[in-house]
Amino acid sequence: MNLFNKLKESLIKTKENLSNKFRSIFAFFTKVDEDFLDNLEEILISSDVSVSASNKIKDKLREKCKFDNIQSPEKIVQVLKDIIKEILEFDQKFEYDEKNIILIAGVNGVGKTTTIGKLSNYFKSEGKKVLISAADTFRAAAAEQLEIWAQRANCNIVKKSEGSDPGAVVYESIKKFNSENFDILICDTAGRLHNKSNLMDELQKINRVVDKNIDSSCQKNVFLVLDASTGQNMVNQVEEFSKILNITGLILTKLDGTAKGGAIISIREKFKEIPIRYIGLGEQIEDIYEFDCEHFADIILENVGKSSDE
Ligand SMILES: Nc1nc2c(ncn2[C@@H]2O[C@H](COP(=O)(O)OP(=O)(O)O)[C@@H](O)[C@H]2O)c(=O)[nH]1
Ligand SMILES: [Mg+2]
Repeated sequence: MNLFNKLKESLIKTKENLSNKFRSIFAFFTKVDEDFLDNLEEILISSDVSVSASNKIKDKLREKCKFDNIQSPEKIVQVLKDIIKEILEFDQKFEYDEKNIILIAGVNGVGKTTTIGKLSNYFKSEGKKVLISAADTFRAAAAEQLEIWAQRANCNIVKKSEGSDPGAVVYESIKKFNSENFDILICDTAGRLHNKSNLMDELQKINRVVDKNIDSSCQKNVFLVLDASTGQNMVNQVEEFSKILNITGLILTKLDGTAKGGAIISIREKFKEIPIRYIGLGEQIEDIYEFDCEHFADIILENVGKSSDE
């Protein structure tokens, strides 16, 4: 199945959620007036798009439709898609041609370990030599789970016993990464410690170990993993982790099977400097994809405003 169809299949709940509601306003559509715009805004808000992003979309749509004298539903939907794409898009692609150390952060259960397995497999299939660092030492099961993923992806892993210092695991991993000429190092981290400040302290410490030991020719990335099914909660998580880490990208998991995919728009509207790099669409090793904003906007508004809806 190609990416577009896989994405379409996985986004079915978000798509139905949004497109069914949109169809209902086009059923009574006569022109782009304030009534229509208010309805549209309401739909967005009820579909996990934040108030501020919904407002922005409404204002842009009003402006554009007035300016270009757009009146047909089909054209309005096209304008709407363009506005959404504009919010979602990010100019720079994630380049991993150079050596790269990637820290994976996020709260417990969002899918960090699974994502590391998928990413390792993905980079490996792109011809990269990948090393995994099991720096979630909080639970013994965490490193074991990661080891299984390392085996599936056929990658090396550095792990220590439960309760070891995660900074030491990362230190050892970087040493191996440098001396054995790996291309990409992906570090798992814990998502739940005794309390939040404890978690943040540990992450900061790991981050410092990376900064201290990374080679000057090596890139560093911090990817925050978010569970898309938590909708607007994702925004708080980005805010919290941004306080201590320079997040360079987001990975949204579990987009399959949630109707809350609209929250993606809120995140990009709020954190303009943080791109969505990858999305997780299932529990299998190959269920990870580069995020494509065009596909996303096309899918959630597919068939809306077409003549059959008028
Ligand atoms: N449906 C679905 N489940 C996922 C996805 N990513 C992770 N999971 C599941 O989420 C649960 C928690 O994942 P895990 O990687 O252990 O999360 P961690 O605590 O952040 O390391 C597991 O049951 C995974 O199979 C995804 O993209 N789609
Ligand atoms: Mg984990």
